[in-house]
Amino acid sequence: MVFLQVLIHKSMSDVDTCATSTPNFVDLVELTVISGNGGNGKISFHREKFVPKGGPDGGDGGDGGDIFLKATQRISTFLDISSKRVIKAGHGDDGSRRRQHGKRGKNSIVDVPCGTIVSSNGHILGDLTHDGDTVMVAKGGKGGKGNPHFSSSSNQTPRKATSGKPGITCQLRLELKIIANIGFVGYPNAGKSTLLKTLTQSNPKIGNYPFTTLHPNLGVLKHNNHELVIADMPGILERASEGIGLGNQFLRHISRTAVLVFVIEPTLPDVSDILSTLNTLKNELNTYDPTLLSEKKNLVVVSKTDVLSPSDLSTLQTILGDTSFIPLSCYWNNGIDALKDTLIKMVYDTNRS
Ligand SMILES: Nc1nc2c(ncn2[C@@H]2O[C@H](COP(=O)(O)OP(=O)(O)OP(=O)(O)O)[C@@H](O)[C@H]2O)c(=O)[nH]1
Ligand SMILES: [Mg+2]
Repeated sequence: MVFLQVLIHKSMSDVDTCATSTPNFVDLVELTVISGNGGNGKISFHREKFVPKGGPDGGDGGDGGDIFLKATQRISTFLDISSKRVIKAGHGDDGSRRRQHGKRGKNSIVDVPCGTIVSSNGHILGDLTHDGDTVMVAKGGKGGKGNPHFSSSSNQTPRKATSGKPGITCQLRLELKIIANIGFVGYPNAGKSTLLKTLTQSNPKIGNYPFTTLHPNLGVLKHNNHELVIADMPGILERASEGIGLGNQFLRHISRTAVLVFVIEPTLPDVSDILSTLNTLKNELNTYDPTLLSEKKNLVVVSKTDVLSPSDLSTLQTILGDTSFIPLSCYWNNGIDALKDTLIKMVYDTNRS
């Protein structure tokens, strides 16, 4: 196992340099956004046969386009945006003769996943949690004024117009913190993704080897007229906080869940090792963020109990003592309904308190 950990650590060292990306999942990006310049106001005078001194008729410049970020459920990562480092909006057109105002610059609307926190220079500009939540991140420059604005009783032929204001350039940091009610945490290969698949309609990859899951999977549990979003996290190893395995880079995604479920595979022949697994997982969470455990409800699920004998099961009861846990088997469908009931109760009780 130690050898395996070293191998994994080594192969993941590339990932560490861009610590929150895998080929299909990006949860942190930096972007430059540049809103459009305003168009210039026009100086012009009405010219028409038999209409002498027609007066000023320069149009106003159009405003520059704005840039918005909009949350959508259609995507769950910044993968698409990560290839675009700069996002621009259109410039406003200049005003023209006969009071024709310039056209407004085209707005840019960038789709981001629900759960995106947008900040610039350390200031949070928006936390886009629900589908459709929108924030303007760069306003376009105002269009300039045409010369009719400067006409007065003492000056009927103003030769003055104003230029459009430039757009603004802003550096943004987008950080994704998945919105889910429940987070699954456990060692690699513990059966987390199998459990997600059993509880929800989702179809995560499952494999009999560690680190099958390389980024969080989401699923929706529908039970007794309730719906809960569950996030299945990549496996965590001892010393994840030091970068072992995938490290603790994905733990940000359980920061907004109400309930944490520790999915633990029983060890044979000595099932009592389960306690040290639980302590290791809790230690890793605490090292990452001590509030994760203190502020969230948690539950222990012992997976794969189909491999246990009745006497192993009673040993488990004894060693886990007061710790609230549910023994289950996805293969035999044991304990699944009890788990669904418990999760609904835990989440809705949390929402009420
Ligand atoms: N016997 C038994 N095996 C199970 C059960 N649930 C899952 N497994 C097996 O355990 C292995 C790992 O399952 P996964 O669901 O991929 O485990 P995981 O925790 O998501 O693994 P990572 O994504 O690598 O962290 C697979 O071979 C599953 O078929 C179960 O209830 N009983
Ligand atoms: Mg998995």
